[in-house]
Amino acid sequence: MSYQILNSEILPDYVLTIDWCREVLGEGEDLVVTEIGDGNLNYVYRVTRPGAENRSLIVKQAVPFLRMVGEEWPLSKDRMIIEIRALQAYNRIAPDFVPDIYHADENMYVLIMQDLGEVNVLRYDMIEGVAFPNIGEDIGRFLAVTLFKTSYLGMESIERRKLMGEFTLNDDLCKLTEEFIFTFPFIDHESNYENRPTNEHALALFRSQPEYMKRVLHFKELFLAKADALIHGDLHTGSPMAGPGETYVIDSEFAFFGPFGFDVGKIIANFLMSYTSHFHRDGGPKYQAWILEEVRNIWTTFEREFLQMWADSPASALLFDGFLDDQDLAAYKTAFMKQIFQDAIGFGACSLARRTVGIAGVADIRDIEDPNQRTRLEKMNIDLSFRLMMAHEEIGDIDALIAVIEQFYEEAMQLS
Ligand code: ADP
Ligand code: SR1
Ligand code: MG
Repeated sequence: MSYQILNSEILPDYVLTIDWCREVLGEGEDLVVTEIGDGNLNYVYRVTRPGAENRSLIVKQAVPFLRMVGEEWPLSKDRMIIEIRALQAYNRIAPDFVPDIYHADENMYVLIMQDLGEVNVLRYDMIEGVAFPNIGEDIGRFLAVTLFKTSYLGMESIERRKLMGEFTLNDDLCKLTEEFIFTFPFIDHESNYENRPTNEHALALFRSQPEYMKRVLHFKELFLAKADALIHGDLHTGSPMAGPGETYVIDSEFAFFGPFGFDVGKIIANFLMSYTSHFHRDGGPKYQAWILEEVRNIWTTFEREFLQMWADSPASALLFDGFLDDQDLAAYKTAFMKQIFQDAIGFGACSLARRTVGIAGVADIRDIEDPNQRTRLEKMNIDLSFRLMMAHEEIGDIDALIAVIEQFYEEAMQLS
């Protein structure tokens, strides 16, 4: 079938042409189609057979433009080919953390997958103050396995370069990140969010702090140049879908070979924006303390699992077994992990700024109706971005990071 934008009317006929979809949906009454997309880029539909338990699936299609802006912002549909390839890779290396693929149609730029209906998008539960016991550990494990196993530590050279070759198509989305995360939020750009007091606060800070701006540029350079591993590329709290005892990660269309610290920093920054939002929302100090514990769990699980996999595979594209003696290798690993950690803090600082001033804010804060409260919390996020960016090279471990964050919020609350 040649490319055509799907809609609720034509979807039933389309899915029923696919054997595996007929298998999943079964026989019976007419199918019900609901558009459930809440994302910025694509259209996502749930197709169900009414009255039949578990007879449902999810259809995601890329359209040739940016959904949140409209047809005047063209965007390559190739992002769906990337999402399919990344989800295939994740199904090989981290199958418990991703939906099953039922069908991939590269002509229609369509992915048909398992309906994770029982679990919720993490961001919405965090807005409501829901605490899951294992979320930090699950995210840490997902990060460790996906980053290690697609890197020059978890793969040999030829195999790794072949995998890299599958992800060279993602020019449009990489450019989107380069501009919308690392450039536009830091200048007076027309695409930025229209809350004047917040933007003026941010611009005044950025213009008076060239050292901060140089550091933002450094992290953009890392994003452009460092091809450590296959990164998810858009791991905010809208990407994990979680319930008690299970966590899945969706929406891998931004995947490419990028720096280790990017996904780690982005997800931690989104946890921190939830923390900020609960000065206004109902979670209060107890929920905020839970958030920081989960930030700790993300990092400690990531580090522990990553190092365990490294210990289990002493030879790789990077390392020849025995190249360094045990003591030197241990020191090398310590410095390596510290670099990922400090890079994650820097990338997290960029994320805090972009989700506050840039076009795509987080619902945790943008949905707060009281403009004074919203502005107060947005300014806090900008100041936190500044504090973390300026301190990242001095923050040596997760205890130190938590202490810096706690101190920041304490001071911010005294001032506000
Ligand atoms: P976009 O690429 O436009 O950001 P997402 O992949 O984030 O789209 O999907 C949008 C929404 O669709 C998600 O927030 C979630 O509510 C829903 N969704 C996506 N994939 C699934 C799935 N496999 N099971 C259930 N819901 C899903
Ligand atoms: C125009 S930027 C849109 C944003 O939405 C996606 O989820 C990515 O985060 C992207 O940066
Ligand atoms: Mg997406």
